[in-house]
Amino acid sequence: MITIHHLGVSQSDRVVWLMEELGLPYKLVWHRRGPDNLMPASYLALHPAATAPVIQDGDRTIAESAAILEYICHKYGGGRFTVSPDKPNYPDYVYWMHFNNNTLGLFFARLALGTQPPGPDAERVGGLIKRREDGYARYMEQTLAKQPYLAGNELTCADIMCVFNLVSLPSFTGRTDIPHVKAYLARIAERPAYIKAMKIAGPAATPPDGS
Ligand SMILES: N[C@@H](CCC(=O)N[C@@H](CS)C(=O)NCC(=O)O)C(=O)O
Repeated sequence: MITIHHLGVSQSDRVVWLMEELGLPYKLVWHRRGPDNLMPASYLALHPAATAPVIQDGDRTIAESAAILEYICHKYGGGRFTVSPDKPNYPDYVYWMHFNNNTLGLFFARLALGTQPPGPDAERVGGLIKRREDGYARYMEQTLAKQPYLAGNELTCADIMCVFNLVSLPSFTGRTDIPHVKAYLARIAERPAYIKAMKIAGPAATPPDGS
């Protein structure tokens, strides 16, 4: 059985959501963040990359959300929630599977910008961040204006990858120019597997023992 190492308030809730969508059994091990809000020693010890999520499958320890989702779907889900290269919606699937790179880039750019003194350099970087963020929002809005999910008519791992970013980044959630993205998030929030996964491991969840 797959063990999901869940870091509180982190991207590892994606794996719980996928397992609930697939209806597969799993063991959840909770790791609470430390007082510094960073991952605890128990999580750092799991994998050299020291990022959440991490899963264990037998003697393999696997990191990276996108890799984990595809691994589980192909190995245990008969390819469900993935799109193969021969399908017309494969370009959408593969783009949105990798979209996380963009949001992570923006997150770290904003952190770096916060350390810059005001001045022309900070303004230039701020402008660059805004231009890129606007572009990503525009493309997602256009995509969801023509189809209910990011890769077409059905939920895929691409949605499971992107939703975490959308609900956790204030620069996205605060926008008023993405009505189709907001309608999409409302649709996702009604999925029974999503509701269950967020209760178990979402940002507001606490470990079962309440510790
Ligand atoms: N690209 C990685 C990013 C993982 C990542 O940055 N995870 C954050 C949690 S959301 C993390 O490990 N942070 C370290 C920490 O919080 O101490 C993935 O999708 O798995």
